[in-house]
Parts: sequence; C-alpha cells; structure tokens
Amino acid sequence: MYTQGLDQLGRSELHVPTAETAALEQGFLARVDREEKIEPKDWMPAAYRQTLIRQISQHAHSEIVGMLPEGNWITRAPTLKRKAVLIAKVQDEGGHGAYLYSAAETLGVARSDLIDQLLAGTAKYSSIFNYPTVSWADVGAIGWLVDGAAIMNQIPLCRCSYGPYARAMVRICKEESFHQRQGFEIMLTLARGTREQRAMAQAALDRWWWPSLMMFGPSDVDSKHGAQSTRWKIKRVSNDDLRQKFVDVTVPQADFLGLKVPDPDLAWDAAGQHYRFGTIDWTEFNEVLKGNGPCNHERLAARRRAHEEGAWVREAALAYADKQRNRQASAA
Ligand code: FAQ
Repeated sequence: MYTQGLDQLGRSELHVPTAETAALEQGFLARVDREEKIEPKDWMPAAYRQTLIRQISQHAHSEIVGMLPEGNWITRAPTLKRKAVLIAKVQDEGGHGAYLYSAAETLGVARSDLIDQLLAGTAKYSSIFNYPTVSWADVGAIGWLVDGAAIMNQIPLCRCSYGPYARAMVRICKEESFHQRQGFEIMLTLARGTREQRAMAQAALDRWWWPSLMMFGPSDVDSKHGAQSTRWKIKRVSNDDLRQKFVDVTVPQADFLGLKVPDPDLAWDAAGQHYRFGTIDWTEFNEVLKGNGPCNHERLAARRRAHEEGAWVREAALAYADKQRNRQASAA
C-alpha cells in the first residue's frame, strides 16, 4: 500500500554511506528542533518523505471523496441560499484536494499515481466519508462536526515541519472555519424549528457523533506512526489529545443547540476539567478502514465514474498545454 512509485523515491537518501547518513540525519533533526521548515529540495530521511507522502495523499483523497456525501444534497438543498453556500463549500473541498496533491507532488510522487491508488482501492481516505447523508440535517452535522474535527486536527498541522504542507494548511483552515460555521448555522436553524426539524437535527447528531470521534484515528497506544511523526514535528498533538479537545469544545455547542450527545457515559470531570466519554467502537472503525463501511463501495464507484467521465477534460488540457508549448518554442 502506498508503495507504488515510492520505492524509487528517496534513493539518494537511502544510498549515502552510513556515517554520512547519520550526519545528515543529525543536521535534519537539528533543523526540525529549531522549528525551521524543511523544503522540497532539502535533504530529508527517506522515511520522513514517505510518511509525508502517505499522510498528505490520504488527506488529499479525503478531501475529494469528502465532496460526495454533501454533493448528494446540492440538488435538494432547501433554499437557493443554502444551495449556493453548499456548492461553494463542496467546491472548496475540491480546491483543498488540489493544494494537497500539489504539496504531495513536491515530494517527488506523481499525482496520477496517487489517484490510481485511490481508484484501485489501495489508498486510505478518512473513514468519515463512508457514512451516508440520509437527510438535510446530515449536511449541517457534517459542517458542524466533521469540519469541526478537521479544523481541530489541521490547526496544529499549520506548524508541520514540512513547508509546503504547513502552508497549504493555513489556507485550508481558514476555509474550514467557514464550513464549520455554515454547518452549525444549519443545525441551529433546525434546532429552533419545528418538532420534526429538531428531531432531524438530533438524528443527524446521533449518526455522526461517533464516526466524528473516529476521524482522529486510533487511540495513542495503537497509533503506529504517532511517535515518529511527533518526533519529526509532522504531528504536533496526539490523536487522543485532539479527540479530547474536540469533545470538550463540541459538547457545550450541543447543549446550546438543545441536542443530546448520544453517549450515556458522557460526564463532566470537574477535577480534570474535561468531558469523559464512552468507549469508541474500534471494530466498526477497523471495518470501515478495511472497506466494509456503509458507503465504501459507493464512494469508490462514484470516484471511478468521475475519473472516466473527466478523461476528455484531462486530454483537452494536455493538448492545450502542448499547443501553447509548441507556439512558444516556434516563437523563440
Ligand atoms: N480514516 O498511526 P496512525 C476533512 C490510518 S479532511 C482512515 O494514528 P497517523 C475535510 C492512518 O492513516 C479529513 N484511516 O496514523 C472535509 C494509518 O494508515 P496506514 C482527513 C485512518 O497518520 C470535511 C493508520 O490508520 N484529514 O475532513 C484514520 O499518525 C468535510 C494508523 O494510524 C486528514 O487526513 C481515519 N479516520 O495519524 C472534507 C488530516 N485514522 O499507515 C469534506 C491529516 C488513522 O496503516 C467534508 N492526517 N488512519 O496506511 C492526519 O492528521 C493523520 O494522518 C491522522 C492519523 C491523525 C488522520
């Protein structure tokens, strides 16, 4: 998984003699410790490069697969204003995918190879996008909870040691903040609406609460990349710490909406100043990662269809680029 084409990468890092590699590694870690950004042409350990390619490409895939659950509601948005806002949000997510694929490309991998891995079903994308959007309230819940979780995870990534990823995250976080607010505003409108609308909002919270907590990844003891990525300052805050921050911020928002978080074990711990919450169903999480979530097949089928139907656009863009290049060459 993710190794297609990656075997060729970082060969220069792998092939330098051991003593020299050790010195290079030391210099690299010293730069990371000084909070200097690592840039594409700088020396970096092969494993650092590959970790970044894995994480950034998974993130990019998440953005473009993440367009699908909400895209499902564009034609059925309840008002023209809601439709315009939703189109803008889904378009932003496509843009985030584009910045992130570009950031991955700076590490020497081809975007087409990454897309091929996604379409072949060998690349991961966020578990959250394998759940269905069965009512309009799900669009509100995604903005409030999923974008809320994404911001919590992505703000620390703005300080990631790899320059192109950190810079992409700054702009993405600004846009995610608008996404989160539009979702909360949908929930607020429903929560202040009729009894049926309040019930829709509650049902959406019931559906999306636990999958949103799973977005932060396995618990710290099971996070196989956590320690190394933290040492390299790719990750700044652990999966469990981010999850806890998200719960602490979101439970009062649910209270404000007059909705009930679907967790009988949820309780305020005054001594620790945190909300304690129940056990996450890791079996469900692992099943979704294995491709057995409610919508995994549907999501990949939709991406494959879009890729096939977009072939003529890619061909036209390449033909146009060739034409421009030839014109410039003959003019020179
Ligand atoms: N789903 O050792 P760790 C969004 C994988 S963007 C699927 O803890 P790490 C915007 C993990 O990759 C949402 N796979 O890994 C939006 C690893 O895979 P491997 C995406 C997951 O990297 C909103 C394995 O499990 N955000 O929502 C998940 O240190 C609304 C072991 O895990 C990002 O990608 C999961 N939930 O920490 C769009 C942020 N969790 O090596 C549309 C960047 C873990 O076995 C609408 N990524 N895995 O292949 C990260 O911050 C990190 O990669 C983590 C995982 C925190 C996700």
